[in-house]
Amino acid sequence: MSEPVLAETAAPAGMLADLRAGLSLPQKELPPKYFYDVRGSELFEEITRLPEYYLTRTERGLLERWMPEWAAALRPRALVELGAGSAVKTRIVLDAMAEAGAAEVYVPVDVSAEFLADTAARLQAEYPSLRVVPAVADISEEFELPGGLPGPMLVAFLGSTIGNFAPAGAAALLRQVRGAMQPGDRFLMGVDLRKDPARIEAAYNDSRGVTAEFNRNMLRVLNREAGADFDADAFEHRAFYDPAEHRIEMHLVAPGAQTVRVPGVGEVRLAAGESIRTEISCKHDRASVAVLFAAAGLAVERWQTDDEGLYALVLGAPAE
Ligand code: SAH
Ligand code: AVI
Repeated sequence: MSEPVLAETAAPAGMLADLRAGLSLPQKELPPKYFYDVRGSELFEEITRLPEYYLTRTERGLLERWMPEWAAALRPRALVELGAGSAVKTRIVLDAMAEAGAAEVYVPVDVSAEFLADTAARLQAEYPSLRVVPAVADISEEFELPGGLPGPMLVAFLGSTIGNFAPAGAAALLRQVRGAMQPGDRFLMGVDLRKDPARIEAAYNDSRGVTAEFNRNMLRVLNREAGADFDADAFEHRAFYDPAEHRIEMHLVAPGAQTVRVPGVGEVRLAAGESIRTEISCKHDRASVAVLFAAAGLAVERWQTDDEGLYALVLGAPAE
């Protein structure tokens, strides 16, 4: 039998660069955007319905409570949503905009192209008079918000996805958003708040193991798209709260010493028990959001939390 031929580098240049950089760090790490192929996006949807994952249902309650009032005051004609995913909660925003008599254009932005196309098609069918213009973009890099939208524009970033960015990356992202905003535009953000670490840890270690599957899905994406040979099933899920950094860290732990082949990167050695960090999920409070906004030229205009203080819905305006 002849030697197996290693797969040619199938990975896009950006993925290869991320693999090269991330897997050569002392603490190996990979960007969370690689969770979200169609399967990963579906697993995330399943996470949002888990009893332990309080974030989505709490944000939904806040949107239902506050969007009618906020949309009536702002009357946004265009909604741009970063990391839109399935846009389930977006319907609350769009309904409030329609009620205020102003919904004209919806631009869902996401890195997960196939899932985004499905989302856009569903929304277009549900809102026939709305112009739905999906945009595939990686918001962790420089990206263009579509120009020429009718104002005022509301830019939404829901789900506490801001938490998946370290402070410098989060500020860079918000600066880009601010750069695309006119004085009457607003930025709507959902953010998970600092609280009892046990409550947060439970949300990332669900009893049904959906989060573990979501975590391992990244290795399946990399096997398929970069021709890597991670034994995805063998990696263990670990998620813990770091109180000093106010963040969850999610890791995949190699159970035994192993060598993974990644075309274009080479052989990657993992010691027994060594981990790859796949995600951070930063938790905020009002002060940390104000700092983040200020660094991007935004000011907190409205701040509302649920009764338990688990989660906040924030409206940001361009700072003077
Ligand atoms: N907004 C939805 C989905 C949150 S899940 C909600 O609140 O439930 C995070 C979403 O962000 C996913 O749809 C994922 O594909 C997208 N995403 C993650 N990293 C991204 C990146 N770098 N650029 C663009 N979209 C990204
Ligand atoms: C999308 N993002 C805000 C989720 C979070 O909570 O950080 C992703 C996630 N990771 C594990 N569970 C959910």
